[in-house]
Amino acid sequence: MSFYVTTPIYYVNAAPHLGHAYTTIAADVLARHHRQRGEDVFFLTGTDEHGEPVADAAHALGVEPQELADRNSERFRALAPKIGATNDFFIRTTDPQHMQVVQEVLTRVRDNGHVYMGTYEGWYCPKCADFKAENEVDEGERCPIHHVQLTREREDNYFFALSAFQEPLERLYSEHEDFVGPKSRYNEALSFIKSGLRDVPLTRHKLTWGVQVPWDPEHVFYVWFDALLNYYSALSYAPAPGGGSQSDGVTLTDTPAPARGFWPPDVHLIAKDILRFHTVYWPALLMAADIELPRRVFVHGYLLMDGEKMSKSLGNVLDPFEVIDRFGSDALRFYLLRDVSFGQDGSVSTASFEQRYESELANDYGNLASRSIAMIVRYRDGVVDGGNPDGLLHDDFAGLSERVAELLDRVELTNALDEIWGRVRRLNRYVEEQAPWKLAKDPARADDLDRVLRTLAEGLRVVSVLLHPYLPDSTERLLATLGAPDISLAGAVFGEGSVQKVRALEPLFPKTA
Ligand code: ME8
Repeated sequence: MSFYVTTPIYYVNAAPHLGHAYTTIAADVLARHHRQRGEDVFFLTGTDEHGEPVADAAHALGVEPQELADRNSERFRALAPKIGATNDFFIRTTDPQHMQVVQEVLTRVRDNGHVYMGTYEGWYCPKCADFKAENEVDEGERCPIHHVQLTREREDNYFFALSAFQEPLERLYSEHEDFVGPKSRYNEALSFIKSGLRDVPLTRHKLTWGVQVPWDPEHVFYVWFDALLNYYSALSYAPAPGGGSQSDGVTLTDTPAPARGFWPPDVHLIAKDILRFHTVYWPALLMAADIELPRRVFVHGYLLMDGEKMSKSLGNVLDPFEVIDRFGSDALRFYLLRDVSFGQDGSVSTASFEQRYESELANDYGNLASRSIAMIVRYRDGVVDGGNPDGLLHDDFAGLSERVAELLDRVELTNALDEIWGRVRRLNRYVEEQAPWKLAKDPARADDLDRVLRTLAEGLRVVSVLLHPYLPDSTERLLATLGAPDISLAGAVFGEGSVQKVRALEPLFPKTA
């Protein structure tokens, strides 16, 4: 089995912010979970470097677009390991191999008869790099997302005959109801399609910062078609996982096999700002190029601060680097996926972050781990008795890993985490109910104490394996302390564990105040 997951490629017109970290973290949770299942995983992220957003930002700073792209792409690349993301490749749309694939595929689209010359006249948002229909324009001719003044464009361009794909797209949506998730976004995309598709410019005449159109060098490709094709082009030159490593664009092994076999993507993760491009333009473009379609696009909501979408152009950003320096990347990963229901919009704030950190990471999980391990060390010298765990918890844990896998198959990242967290809380209640510190005072109850301690060790092991995609660093530390480093999903079965001897544990989530 293989599993291919992508994030959007981010614009390099400014530095990364928490919104970008959010999608990359979510994709990483899926990638890690599928690796736990023993699947071959390819996880792609990267940067979108052509087009107006980047050219305009470079112009404002008085530098060449390539220079700005180099500088900011590096910051996005550096963000990935900081947030614990295990992407297998980092694509840049200025990679020559990518540009070549864009030229090849879009030439094929033209050869297949889906491209014609026409004149575009209408509204355009340089921040979205998007052409806006009359009904999408806010009062004062402003962009509804960025609130900037739209420009009126009149340009002779090559067009992509999107309208010809109306019927094939409607068929795709009726045959594959899970092509877009969640359901509300599926409905939104479908109603956009049903409202009637207009052809879209495939090239830009006025811009030079882009991939040159091979059949008419006066034009560059419209940045969205260049950008979307990253998901396809990457596999033609990225080394397959385990087949070589990437360092500054240089491949370290001699002839690594490219990752071609991973097509089609299993999940494209995006936020709703770029829904139309991924759920309408992208499948139509692939159909026009005779390329197999992705299985699913999952659309998450916005992280909001003060009720507005966090965005570079609005300036209301929270710096993920600062949060991580203070609390660690696990805490950030957990907070974002727990506090904001994945798929919906949600407000984030320092106050709610600190609250989750204290009450859930430090108390529910960190403290459960510390006190359980401290008791095993104190009462039993670290040795865990080899019998079965307490039957009292049997029903609570039965089918848990299957349930988590099922939710993650539907990209319900918050619901899957809720399921696991319910068991963390159950284990805390178990400690209170059983009061092992009382059992320890009564030599006649030594067997009961052994049973409670081994149940806690086993429960901790199972929840930690399941939490691993969300909290990779801390669960690895805890599982090492338990002497049970196996993180495979098959091993996340309560009662089949192998904890025999534990070591002392430093607090997983130290109080920071
Ligand atoms: O749109 N909340 O790049 P971009 C949640 N280059 N997610 C957010 C967010 C927020 N406040 N802000 C950003 C582009 N994101 C194009 C994409 S893909 C072929 C080309 C995340 O830098 C979210 O994933 O504007 C959103 O879709 C993406 O960043 C937009 O990144």
